[in-house]
Amino acid sequence: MTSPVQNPVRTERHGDVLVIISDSPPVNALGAAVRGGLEAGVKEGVADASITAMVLRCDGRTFFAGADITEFGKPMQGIGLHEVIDMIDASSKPIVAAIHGTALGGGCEVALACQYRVAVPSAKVGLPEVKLGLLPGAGGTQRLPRVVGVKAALEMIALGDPVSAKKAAEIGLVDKVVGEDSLEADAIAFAREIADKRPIPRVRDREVAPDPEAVEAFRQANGRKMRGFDAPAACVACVVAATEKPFDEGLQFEREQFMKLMTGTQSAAQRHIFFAERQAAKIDGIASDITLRPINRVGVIGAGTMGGGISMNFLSAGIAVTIVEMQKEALDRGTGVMRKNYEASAAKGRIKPDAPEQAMGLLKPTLNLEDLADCDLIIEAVYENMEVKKEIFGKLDKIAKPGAILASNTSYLDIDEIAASTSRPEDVLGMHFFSPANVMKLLEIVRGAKTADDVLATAMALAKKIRKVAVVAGVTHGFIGNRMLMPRQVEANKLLMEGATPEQIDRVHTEFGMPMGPFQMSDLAGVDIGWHRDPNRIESIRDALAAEGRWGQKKQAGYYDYDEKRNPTPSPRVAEIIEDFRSRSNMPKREITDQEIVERTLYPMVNEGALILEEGKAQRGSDVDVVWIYGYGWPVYRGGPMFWAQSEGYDKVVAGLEKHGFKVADTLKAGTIK
Ligand code: TC6
Repeated sequence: MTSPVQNPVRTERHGDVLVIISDSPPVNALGAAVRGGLEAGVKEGVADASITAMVLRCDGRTFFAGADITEFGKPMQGIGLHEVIDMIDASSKPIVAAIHGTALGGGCEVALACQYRVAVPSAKVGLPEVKLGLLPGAGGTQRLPRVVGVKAALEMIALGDPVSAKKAAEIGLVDKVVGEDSLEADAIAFAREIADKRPIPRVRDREVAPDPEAVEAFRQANGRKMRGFDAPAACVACVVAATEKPFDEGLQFEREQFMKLMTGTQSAAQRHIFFAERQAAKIDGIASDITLRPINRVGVIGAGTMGGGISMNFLSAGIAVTIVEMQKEALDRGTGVMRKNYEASAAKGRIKPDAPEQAMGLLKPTLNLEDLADCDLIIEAVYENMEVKKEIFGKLDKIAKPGAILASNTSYLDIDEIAASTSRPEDVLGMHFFSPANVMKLLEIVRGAKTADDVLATAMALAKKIRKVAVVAGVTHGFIGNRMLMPRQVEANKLLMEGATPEQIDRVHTEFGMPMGPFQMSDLAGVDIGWHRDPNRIESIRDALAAEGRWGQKKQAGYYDYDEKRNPTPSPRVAEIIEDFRSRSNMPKREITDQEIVERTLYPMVNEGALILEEGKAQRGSDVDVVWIYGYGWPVYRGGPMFWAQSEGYDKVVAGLEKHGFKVADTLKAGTIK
């Protein structure tokens, strides 16, 4: 046999069934070598008169997880995926796809071209290309609707969510669910059962009736989710084409749509984020096989919104939590909210009916800090006050067992100063969760000057276990995300004084693709956050709003007026306050263009990102992008601020910043951002 690197596909004969096996770690992506091997395998089976049927399966953790994304945008090597799929489809002997792990994208399309499909119960099947700004371009949009109908196909193709083997069997996507541990044997037995059946069933020969109602209902239900993205609409168009065009014409249409998306900036951005997210998990200078500290019980200090949300992450992952509060009432309220959140998720069918009990059963509420003595990781989530945090860490130093990791959920404060209040700064780091902490995917892990390598690596690995996307940040005010938010807020406030309205500034951000603009964000978070609470000291528009009790959505008044359903309308009172400030500071009012708002609120964020990188407070530009995508809802189709700056052109960004008098980061000027 040739070495697995050169030919990752081998064949094995089991009597009259030929088993074609791909072994291309980590995920059996359909790269050039795999495609070549598949071509050879199928040819062998077709040519051999003693073979009546074939089974196609993969070794390792998964069936083909898709086309090899690293090959995208490069010249095609060897046989193309379309040709391999055509060959499988046209095989004169039936081929059974035997699926385990995840049959995704091109992998699912290969399975759809096979004449039969079997899967183990834990398998998942899906077409997630839309999440990469693409569509299933190897026949998936034409074959899947022919197998599962328009409604199910739209959900799988235009939303990109995979289905379980059970669901796949229900909708006809797999013919049989086989034994979890007997995939190959069961697939061979299945192949023998169908070997002589004629005509050989081919998906291309099936028809699917148009279903305009299903298409309309899908658009209605998902319009918001798809806003701004090019790929979902193209996916829908292809599914419709499957109902209207003959198979080969449909394929042609699919290919044209695919090429448009593939050469566009959105897909480049989304593919960038796919790899950025995985890259973020790697810590420069720390070996990936470093021994991790075991984490069996987590302690959380504070049962408020943050502490409760943080605890839920661990409980949901099956990790026991001890949660501490000072007052019984606050403790009961906090745990009550957690239970309610779980029950609401169960009622919506998002988690199993017994999941709330299971999760809450792992929770130990207490009023005694000493109860944290058996915790392997303790996360402090009390309010932002350095003295309070130092006092808590001083106590933890005495209570926590040796080797326990001590983390602060601070969003701004100096982790090194906190660590210095213990005798074990090497065990201390920041774990900055984003609110709501049980929902938001981002976790900034803050590496202090003395944080030990294994402490950092353990926190990163744990983040994956609780399904967070973690990014390593250095100690700097606001870390990566909030530090970049600051110049945006400063400029947004100045723009108000110069003549822009909150509505205009927010609109520019939402049209850009952000879920909300700076003032909508203030209203949601609370205009009173960080306010000095002296109603007579009014130094900014924000102070004036806070002093009048316009604290945001919770008061139905902030930068906007709100009705009971929290729908915002522009506020005449806020316009007055702004006008008053402007005239008192003799600031002339002028027309502000949308472009100026972009240049003065978004470009400074890029500049701050570049400074953070220059100072070594983030490992790489793509980490900064990940922070903004997963922590603040930056539109994924723009790939994060650093990717966006590059696609806009660094020169343009630099010129925009200089025009408005900003001091531009050296690496941004030189175009050498890493
Ligand atoms: C497509 O098929 C289009 C077809 C039309 C053609 C005309 N290619 O996620 P993990 C790497 S589009 C190349 O950490 P998990 C990944 O970068 C594709 N590399 O593992 C990582 O590398 P690293 C449609 C890939 O167990 C390593 O494998 N398919 C690919 O948490 C491990 O990955 C998809 O969109 C790939 N396709 O999750 C599926 N996939 O170790 C994309 C992964 O050097 N993949 N790698 O950092 C996934 O969703 C997940 O990887 C997973 C496994 C669920 C398969």
